[in-house]
Amino acid sequence: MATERYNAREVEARWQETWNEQDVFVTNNDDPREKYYVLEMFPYPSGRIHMGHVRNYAMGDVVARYKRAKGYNVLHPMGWDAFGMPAENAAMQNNFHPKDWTYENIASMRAQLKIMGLSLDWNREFATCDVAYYTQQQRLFLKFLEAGLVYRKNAKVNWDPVDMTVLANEQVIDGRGWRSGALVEQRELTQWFFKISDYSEELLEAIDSLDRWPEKVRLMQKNWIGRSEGLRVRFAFKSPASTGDEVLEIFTTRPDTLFGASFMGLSPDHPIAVSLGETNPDVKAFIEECRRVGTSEEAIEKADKKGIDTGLRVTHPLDPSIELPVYIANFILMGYGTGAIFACPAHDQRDLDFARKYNLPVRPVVLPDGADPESFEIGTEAFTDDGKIFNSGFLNGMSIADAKDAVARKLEAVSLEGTPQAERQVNYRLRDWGISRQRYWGCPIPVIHCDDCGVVPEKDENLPVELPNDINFDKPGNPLDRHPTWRNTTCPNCGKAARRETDTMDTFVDSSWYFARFTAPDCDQPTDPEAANSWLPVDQYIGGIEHAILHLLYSRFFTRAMEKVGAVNLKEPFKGLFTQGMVTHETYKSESGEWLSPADIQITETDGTRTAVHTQTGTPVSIGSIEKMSKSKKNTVDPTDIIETYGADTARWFMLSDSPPERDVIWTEEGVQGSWRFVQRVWRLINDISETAQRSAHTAADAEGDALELRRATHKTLDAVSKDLETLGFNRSVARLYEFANTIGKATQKAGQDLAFDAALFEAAEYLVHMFAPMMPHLAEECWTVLGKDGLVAMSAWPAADASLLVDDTITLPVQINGKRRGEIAVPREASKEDIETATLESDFVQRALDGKAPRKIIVVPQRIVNVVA
Ligand code: ANZ
Ligand code: ZN
Repeated sequence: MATERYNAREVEARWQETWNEQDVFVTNNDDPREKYYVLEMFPYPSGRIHMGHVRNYAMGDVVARYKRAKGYNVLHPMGWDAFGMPAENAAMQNNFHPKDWTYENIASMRAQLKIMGLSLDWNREFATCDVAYYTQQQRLFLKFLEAGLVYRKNAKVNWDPVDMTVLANEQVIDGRGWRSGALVEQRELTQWFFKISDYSEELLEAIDSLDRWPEKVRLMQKNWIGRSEGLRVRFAFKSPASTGDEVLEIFTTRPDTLFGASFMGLSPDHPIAVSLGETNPDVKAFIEECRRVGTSEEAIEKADKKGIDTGLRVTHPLDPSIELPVYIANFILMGYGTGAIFACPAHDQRDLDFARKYNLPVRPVVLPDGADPESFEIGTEAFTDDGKIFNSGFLNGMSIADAKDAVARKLEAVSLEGTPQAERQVNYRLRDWGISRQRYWGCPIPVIHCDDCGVVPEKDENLPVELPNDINFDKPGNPLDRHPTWRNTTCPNCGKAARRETDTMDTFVDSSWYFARFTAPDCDQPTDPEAANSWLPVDQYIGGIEHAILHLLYSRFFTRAMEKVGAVNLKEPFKGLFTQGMVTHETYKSESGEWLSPADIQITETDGTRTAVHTQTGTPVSIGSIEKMSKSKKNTVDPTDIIETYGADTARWFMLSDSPPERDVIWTEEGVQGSWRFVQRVWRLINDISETAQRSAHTAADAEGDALELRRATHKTLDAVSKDLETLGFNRSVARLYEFANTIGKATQKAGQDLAFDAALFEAAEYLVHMFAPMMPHLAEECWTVLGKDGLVAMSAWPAADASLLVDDTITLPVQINGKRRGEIAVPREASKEDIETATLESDFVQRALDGKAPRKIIVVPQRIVNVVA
């Protein structure tokens, strides 16, 4: 009987329904089995899933299904990171309500995820814009506020003077507002902050305990926290500044280079600079120019180095005969150290760029090993490597480390205006987390402004502070600000008329605790500590490298903050982290240089060269480089199209097959077709076996000869695939399963002749199905049925490999040298002639007999004896 072609569309829908009806993936918190929590970073509801999602969720699903089969109580939830700007942009551009836009997108993306056949507990689904979710987030905020983890301070925002609105950093493009094109200004606003800096040292130290995180991510987090040990040094002004200051305090990590100081630098926001600006129009103009660059560190880093001389002078702390000018410089940030520096151009690139521009001295004080102190000069590149101190008085000849210490000790002992001239200090780059956003589509910050009482937290019983629905976007700015009534409320403290805070929270807040909420999504408190503590930490978290810093760091901070307020009892939220590579695709361009979608072109291959034409017009198309799939380059492939054509299993299998999961994968049509052919082949194979092999009372355990060999292959594959899946080596397990399917393919030719062999064949078929089930779950269920098995693969236990079948049989062969028996060697039964020869030559007694000379001849009589002619 010829097997019908496997019809993925029909089969997949049917099994999804069955899983759903039987609540197969619904997780019970009271289940006594050992827990396993696997989570993929939840998606932003943009409207459509993309291939990156498919890869991410396919990986997570394999882990979930595998762990379930291994007997764990698996939690595998899904939700939506649903607040944020795109919804507001859609509202402004297309007159949608952000809420409608978001929930419609969620509905279509949910449907797309469902056809992937993911083993998710949909009962736990939520969106961060659900009132129920953000109510609890407001409750957490109030608890953090009470615990001293939240405060207000002035901070700069990007202000669009034409649209009269605050812009997010990503809305500032080359210093201009994204919609108005107006030059962006910096404005000070009072904003809300989380005290993440209280945890700098702890967050840094604990990175070493995250041994199941990629090294790359750990390093990125360390750099972000940016611990540096340095010195605060006080320089005396020649004559006091307009602020009355007699000393200028700076922070340096390189006190060893103090003799190379050539000027001092002040941040444009330094109080001395600001004060000077009040009387000096040039200074004022310069400060204003600096403020237009934007608030992001990146923008400041990229800008040309610029400055202005203040006319102020300071005295060098180690040599009073040296006088240094004080500049205001655009590359110095007010939020770091003291907002002032001493500059050593020879050994710092920014200082060097600045010095070259303003003709300031460049005096090297660190000499590279082997360089000549007389002739060593600095060109356009600062020397930042190790060396010996020179040109530096009492520091000459010291190492950098010793000189740092010597300067610190000397200046600590000197008093200037009654305080030591220097003080050792540890600094962190990590700033407090500003969470205020002047936007509508976010979680309202639950506080009230009262003229008499000041800032008052909303009362717990008054939560939620719900977003109003009747808003409009016809004017720029925050609709909450101009809503006619929403702001009006009464003070929870004195009962007088008062105003609500109109800032909403940064959406990173929403994603900093959702993993905890999934453990008890309906709880009337932010967490059910019992559920959270039993499920957390997440055993395996999977997501993109783009979240390596902020999202993970904020979540780590949040977990500590939640611990402080009793919501959880742990510090680190993610035990295992995996960052998957990107999905890439070839790019195509038309003759006129426009990007073309893969769907609109046709490729032909002749003699190994591929040429492409535009399908509609037949005009030639140039094939470009392989790039990350992106809308801008039009090199995307829609997952739903692929699933409709080939089925979800094929898409999942291909996504997991081609590259190691941490690397980029190249999406190709041929690759997908290869996966599809494999699906069909497996289907035929399983049908073949069920039709030709005979069921009998024989157990596979009676196997001998060929049957035993087949069993060995089965159990070895099982052992290897299990190990691969434990370590997320999806591509390796896929490769092994291709090979194993070949082995079974050959074995089917002997089906129906020997009952013991047939039993081994059934075992092989069953185990094959078990092994690919995490990756191709629908095909697995269908094959399961064909093999006459009860129940669902999705609910059955992972088979255990029989250890006795994992070791190869070995045989011993006697070895004769020049006709005399000298010893014996042990080799695998199926060892080749070459392997036996190698083993012979490697054995001690043969080497001794040959004494370094090559043998004249080796004669192997298979299974019998080895003769060496010396
Ligand atoms: C003198 C010096 C000489 C420096 C030298 C570097 C090299 P990290 O390592 O990131 O902590 N700095 C201090 N405060 C600054 C601010 N507010 N804005 C911009 N730069 C600032 O960096 C510390 C170094 O960055 C400090 O050490 C200071 O320059 C500069 F050969 O002092 B250094
Ligand atoms: Zn009041």
